Amino acid sequence: MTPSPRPLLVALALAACVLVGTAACGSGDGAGTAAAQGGEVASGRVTVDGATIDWPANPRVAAVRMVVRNGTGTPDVLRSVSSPVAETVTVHRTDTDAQGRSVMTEQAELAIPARSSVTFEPGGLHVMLTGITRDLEVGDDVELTLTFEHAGVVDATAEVVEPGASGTGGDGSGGTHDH
Ligand SMILES: [Cu+2]
Repeated sequence: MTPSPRPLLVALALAACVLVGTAACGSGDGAGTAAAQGGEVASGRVTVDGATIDWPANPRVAAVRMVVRNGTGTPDVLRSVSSPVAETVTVHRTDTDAQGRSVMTEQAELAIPARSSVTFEPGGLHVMLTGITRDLEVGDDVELTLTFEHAGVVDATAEVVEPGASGTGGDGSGGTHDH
C-alpha cells in the first residue's frame, strides 16, 4: 500500500537539475547578448534563401526546398506556412522507420535556433503544398508566407524548377518520394 518514494525523489532531483540548468542557461545567454553587441549578428533577421519547388509530377502536391536562416540571437519557432496556390501547407519531416520505409511526420512547431539555419528539402525536412489550386509551370513564382513566433511574418518567393535542377543531389531515395 505504501508507494515507493523513489519515483518522487527522482522527480525532485530532475526538477532541481532543470532549475539549475535554466539559471546557468540564463546567465550564459546574457553573456552572449553582450558579445552580440559587438556586431557578431550579421543580419539580425530571419530570412528565407533559395526557395524552389520541384515541378510536381503530381499536380496537386509539391514540396518546397529552402533555407531558413535565423540571423538573430533569439531562438525562433516556425509556426505556420501558407501559400495562395495551396489549400494546405504543412511542415513535414521524412524519416526512415525500422523496416526501411519512409515515414512523414508533421512538425507543428519547428525550432530555428539562434544564429543558425535549417534546410528544407524533399527526403528530409520539407514544406509540403497540398491541394494546389492552379497548374504550376517551370519558371512560375509561388508566394510563401512563413509565420515565426518572434520574427513574425516573413514572405518568400519560390520558383518552380525542373526536378533535380536545384543541384542538391536529390533526396537519396532514388526519386521515389511518394507524396
Ligand atoms: Cu511531405
